[in-house]
Amino acid sequence: MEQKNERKNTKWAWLWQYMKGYRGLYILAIFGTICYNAMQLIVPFFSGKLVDQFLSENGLIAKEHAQQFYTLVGLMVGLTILRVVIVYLDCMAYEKVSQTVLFRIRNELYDKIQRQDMGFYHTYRTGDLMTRMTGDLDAVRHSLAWVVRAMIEAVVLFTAAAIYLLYLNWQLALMILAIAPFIFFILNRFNKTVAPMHANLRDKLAKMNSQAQENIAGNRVVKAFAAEAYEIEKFNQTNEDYRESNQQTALAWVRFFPWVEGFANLMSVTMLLAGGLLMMKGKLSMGDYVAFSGLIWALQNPMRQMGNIMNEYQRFNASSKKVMEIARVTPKICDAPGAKALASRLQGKIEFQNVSFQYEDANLPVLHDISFTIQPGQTVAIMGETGCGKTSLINMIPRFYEPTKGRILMDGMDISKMKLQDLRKNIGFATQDVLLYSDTVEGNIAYGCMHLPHEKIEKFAKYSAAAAFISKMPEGYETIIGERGVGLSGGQKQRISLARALAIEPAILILDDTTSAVDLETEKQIQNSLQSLDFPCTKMIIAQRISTTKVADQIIVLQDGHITQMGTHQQLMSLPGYYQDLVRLQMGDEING
Ligand code: DGT
Ligand code: MG
Repeated sequence: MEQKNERKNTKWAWLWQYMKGYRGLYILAIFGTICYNAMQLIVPFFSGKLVDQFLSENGLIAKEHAQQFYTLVGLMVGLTILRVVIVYLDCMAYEKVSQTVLFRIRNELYDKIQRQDMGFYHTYRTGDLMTRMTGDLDAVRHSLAWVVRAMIEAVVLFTAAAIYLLYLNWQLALMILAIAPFIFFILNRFNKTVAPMHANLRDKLAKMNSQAQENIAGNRVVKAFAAEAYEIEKFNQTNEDYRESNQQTALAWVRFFPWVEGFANLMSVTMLLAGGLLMMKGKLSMGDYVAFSGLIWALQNPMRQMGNIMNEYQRFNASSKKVMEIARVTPKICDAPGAKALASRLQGKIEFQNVSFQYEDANLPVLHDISFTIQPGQTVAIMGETGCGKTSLINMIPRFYEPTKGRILMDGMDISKMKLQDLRKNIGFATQDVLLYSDTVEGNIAYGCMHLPHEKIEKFAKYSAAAAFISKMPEGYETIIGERGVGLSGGQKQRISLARALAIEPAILILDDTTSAVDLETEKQIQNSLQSLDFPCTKMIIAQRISTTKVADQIIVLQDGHITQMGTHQQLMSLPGYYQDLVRLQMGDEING
């Protein structure tokens, strides 16, 4: 129970921290809500007074009271106007605070998501993250702007009316209020029923968004397999499922509503009956009776309203959990305490010392006891069958993943002790799955180095053998290449991604199968330019073609996560094993094909 309370508190405490600078305004807004709701009782209060004090037996106002009567009416009008002004300012204040909080949390979430490790992206689907950034956050904002206000409104109105009625006539007030606990009981049951429904609804929405997002992003696969009808049907089902849950949640209130309404009306009946009896006995004045009948709604409406408030509150509950989860995750891979900033560019020496690696969600290691050294400026080729662990190995160099055993040194320094930003700024990386942004060719190449002059962009495009096809594009370097590089061939995308990696003039260049989709002639061109770069650079190249590995200073053969061969082309050629077999196979291909 204690733990439950603690969790409840942390949710509001968490929101409170984003209100910095606006907390005073929020408290003022809450105070405003209390005020204008208490003021709702003004009209019935004055009506009671009018009846009792000024109306004579025959229902007319005595002349000597005329002045007082006008003052009272004037006061009523004045206070009503004041109330409207307070409501207006109050709404503005809630909006201001809640929008600011929304803005701040959204920025922080985006920041958090950007800085997460690779593992994080395996855990959360894009559609789910998008739901957290949009729908869930809006539910949080809505709770600050509306749910809190409505809840205070209901509580204040109910309490103020109860106190005032007790003051007017405690017997009658108690008889009416005796019905309230039944309504509270029903409301509590409703709250408990609807809580899991909202959690479920929220998950279904995230599922639907994820499905839509994945399908739109993967539309080419859908088209290739003519799977549109299948996908539409699948989405229809998810959508139907969501609609069903939504409907059930909305209808939950319908089951409870008649009871709440019934008891609320019982309050009116009690008032009529008991009030009449008390009046007959002379224990209730006509004015008080008018005040009671004018105020009974102030007891009933808050309770009717509670269903809506609870629904919204539970929506907030489900959503805030999801938002807080992201706001609170911290990347596992980050700067070690006391991480050293690099004084200068790295030389580019890379050492793997008995490195083993296993994915967190996997049962077996993918890399075993990997050790090798690469001298600055060397070119190293990594080869091996598909799935042998090449990508996993190079992913550890920019610390996308950390070794489970052993360590990696760069220029003799353990990379886990370097500042992450410094380390990554020294590495040019062209990943196996090329992702280009919806931007110009130039913008894509200059991604890691935003203010690169145009001549340099052209130079790197030449290095990566991309200049020729870029100049043939309708607007050259200004051509927008669509989302995910639609409109470019696989080899063209690879070459732009290579230019992007080169553009930061990295000390270490890592290419993961970057020339797999380009023709042999172009590959040769790229190799030549990589050998004559005008900045010092250590190159690690994953490649399957002998034409690439032939010129490497060192070839590392990976098999099943182990290094089985290491040496130059000449050395490995003379040894029986994977490399020799591969050379034979490829030479054979060349001769035969
Ligand atoms: P490739 O690109 O097809 O030539 O293959 P490699 O050599 O780049 O293989 P790699 O490193 O992507 O995968 C090695 C093994 O690790 C393979 O069995 C698949 C598995 N693996 C890859 N990525 C992940 C991951 O994110 N999580 C888990 N659990 N396993 C992964
Ligand atoms: Mg790979």
